[in-house]
This record gives sequence, structure tokens and C-alpha cells, in this order.
Amino acid sequence: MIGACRFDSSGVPPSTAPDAAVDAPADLPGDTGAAPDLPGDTGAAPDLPVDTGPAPDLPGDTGAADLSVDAPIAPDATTKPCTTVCQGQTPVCDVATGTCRACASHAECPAGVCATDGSCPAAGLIAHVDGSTCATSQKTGAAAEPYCLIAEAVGQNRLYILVKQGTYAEDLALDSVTHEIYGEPGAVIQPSACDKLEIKGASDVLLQGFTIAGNVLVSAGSATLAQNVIGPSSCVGVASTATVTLRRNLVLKHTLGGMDLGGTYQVENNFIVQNGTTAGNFGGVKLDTATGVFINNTVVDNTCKTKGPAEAGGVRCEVKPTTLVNNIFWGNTFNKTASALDDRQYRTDRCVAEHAFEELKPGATSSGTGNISAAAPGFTGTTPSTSAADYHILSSSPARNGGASGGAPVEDYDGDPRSDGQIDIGADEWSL
Ligand SMILES: [Ca+2]
Ligand SMILES: [Ca+2]
Repeated sequence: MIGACRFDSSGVPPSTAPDAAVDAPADLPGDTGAAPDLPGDTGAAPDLPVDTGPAPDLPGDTGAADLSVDAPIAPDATTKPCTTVCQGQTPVCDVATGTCRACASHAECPAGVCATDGSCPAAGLIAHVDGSTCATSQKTGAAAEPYCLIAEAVGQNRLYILVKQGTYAEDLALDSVTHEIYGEPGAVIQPSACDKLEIKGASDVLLQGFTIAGNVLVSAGSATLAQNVIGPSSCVGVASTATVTLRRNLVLKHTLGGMDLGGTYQVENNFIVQNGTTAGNFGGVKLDTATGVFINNTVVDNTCKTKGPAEAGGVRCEVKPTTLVNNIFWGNTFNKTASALDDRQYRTDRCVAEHAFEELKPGATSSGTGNISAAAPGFTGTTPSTSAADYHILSSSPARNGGASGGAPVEDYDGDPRSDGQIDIGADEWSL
């Protein structure tokens, strides 16, 4: 890069062209006079001296010589071009290493979509949805002819669907379709009632980047929900009897509980907060099977009714044992004060928590592999809050570096790498 740029003391910006006369090419060593020095130089007088010192170069310039400014711009020594064409699942040239890599954001792909496999799909594979610019006719899904509704793009011959910002008040029944559906910042799906955003049949669907102002029902097939804000709703936030992956979501304020998962599940790096009411029998999560992974989630400020034989404010497990790893369980409540059988945070008779940061009933101590507790979890904000940012951890949080590395996700809620070699408990890995 340009390392020698500076302004002269006068504030006159450096010139990339040589200054008049003074910076003219030097004479050759031994040149004493009349002979021509340059093409076109026919004069007899000696050429001007070389500018090597503090003499002024420009009007008002009183500083040192600016020869260094006039030096050619050298190529950046740290930039390494890729020697092969970057394509397929490694479409981006990483100029720091000179190697091709997967895309990391939509902005890196010319057609606007970075797919989950790291490739940049061709424009012809992408259906565009833009409720604000779509026309009443000529809707093909091409970038210049977007659909008005997400439902119009579903089931067409384009695998990828890219949804512009705006509120899409529509019910989506994704029945036996395969799509990766991406929301740009500000894209909101607003179903009309509970369970009106449904994945069913032989579907394989990704929903990523949305605010879902309602809930999601996965009744069959396979669904991946990633990087969404899901809620609030008067429903169960995510209800599944099929195969579901929940990654890096904020699941908040669902009256009937945050998630109720049967079938097979992978739940990692989610904030699950403020779900349930004092009328429900679980608050944050109900796991109906043990066929899944529940790791690095922050389950906080959820509630349920007065404890009966099965309720739990945080996580209610139905199968013994159901293992929960690297999770924060804090501030989950019953509509009841301290109890000898207090399962506010999770059902201790069926859930097996490991490397948990947990709030304990009065007088209790943490037990179980790697579990810890402390007076406060060290969140960045005052909870309860509707902002995921407030459930991130401070550098001083006791949850920091308390997790197990086995099976932990390589990234955190923010997409930041969990790379310091000591996994933090919860959805957030602390970083500067
Ligand atoms: Ca750490
Ligand atoms: Ca983080």
C-alpha cells in the first residue's frame, strides 16, 4: 500500500506528478554542461540540479523535499492473487492467503446470494421477492421482475429465494419443496395465526435472516432456522415433530413456550428468552425426545405455572436422560417461591446438564459434570430485555471459558469464531 504519503507542512496535498522543473530527471553522473540530456532538450545551459533537499517545491511549501511522494505506488506486498479460478463451493479469492474459499456473506456473491454450502448461485437459480417494487404483471422472479409474495416464489424452478426488506403478511405452507429462503435485513414474515408458517411433506427448507412475527411449525420433512428473530407470538415459538435445526436465533416472547421439539433436533447458539406464562407447563423449551443435540444456548427469563410433577421454567425434558451441554439457565421461574423440588431452570430428574451455568435454588450447589454457578451471570444488559445484545456476556462473566469443547459449534450467535480454545457457556462467545 502507499506507505510514504504525507502532506507538506503547508497542508498542500502531495502531487503525484513531478513538480515543475525541480523534479526533472537528474543528469547523468559526470554531466557538466551543454550536451542534450533528454529528448527535446536542445539548450546549452546545464540542467537544473536534482531536488535532494529542503528547498520549496510548490508555492507555500517550506518543508522537506517531496521526492518520496512522487515515487511509484508499489504493489501491496501482502496481496496474493489466486492462481486458479475460484468457483464451486470456494468462489471467493482470499487475497491474504492466495487461496479460494467459501463465501461468507451475500455481498461477496455477484447475484446476491451466498448459499449454505459456500457457493455463489448463478442468477438464474435465484427467485427475488420485493413487495415494494414488484409489478402486477411480468413477475418471473428475476431481479428486475420480482415476486410480491414469498409464496409466489415457492415451488418455482429456482432453488434460492431472496427476500427484500418489508413486511410480508402471508401464510406459508412449505409442502414438499426444497428451498433456501434468505431474508435481507428488515425482511419480516407475519403469519395470520399460530402454525400458519408451516414446513411439511417431504420438504427440505432453510429460513435464514428473517424476523418472524409469529411462530414456526415443522410437522414433516426437514427445516433449518438460522439467524432469525422468532417472536413474539401467542403460540409455541417453534413446534416440531420432524427434523429441525435451530442455529443462531433469538426466540422470544411466545406465550405457550419457546420451543417444543419432538423428532430429531440440533439446537445451538440460540437465545431463548421470556417465553411462557404462569399458565403454561413449560417456559423456554420442551424436549419430547432425547434424539438431538442441545448445546451452547442461553435459556433465560422464561416462566411457567406453579410447579406440578413435570413443569420447568427453563427446559422440560420428557426422556431420561436428555443431555444438555454448555447452556446458561438463569432467571427462569415458576409462579411459586423456593421449593425443595425446585426445577425452575430445568427438570433435574430427566435433563442431564453438563458444563451449565445455572441459577440454583437457595442453599444448593452445582453438581453434574462441569456445572458452575455464581451470584450473577454477567450479562451486558439489564434483563429481561427484548434485545439479544443484552444477553451477551461481559468479559468478567463466570460463564466465560467454562464450556466443553466437544461438539461445540465453531461460531457463536454473532458468527464470531469460538477460537480462543476455551469455549464460553451460552450462545455468546465473548470477544472484544
Ligand atoms: Ca472463550
Ligand atoms: Ca460474541
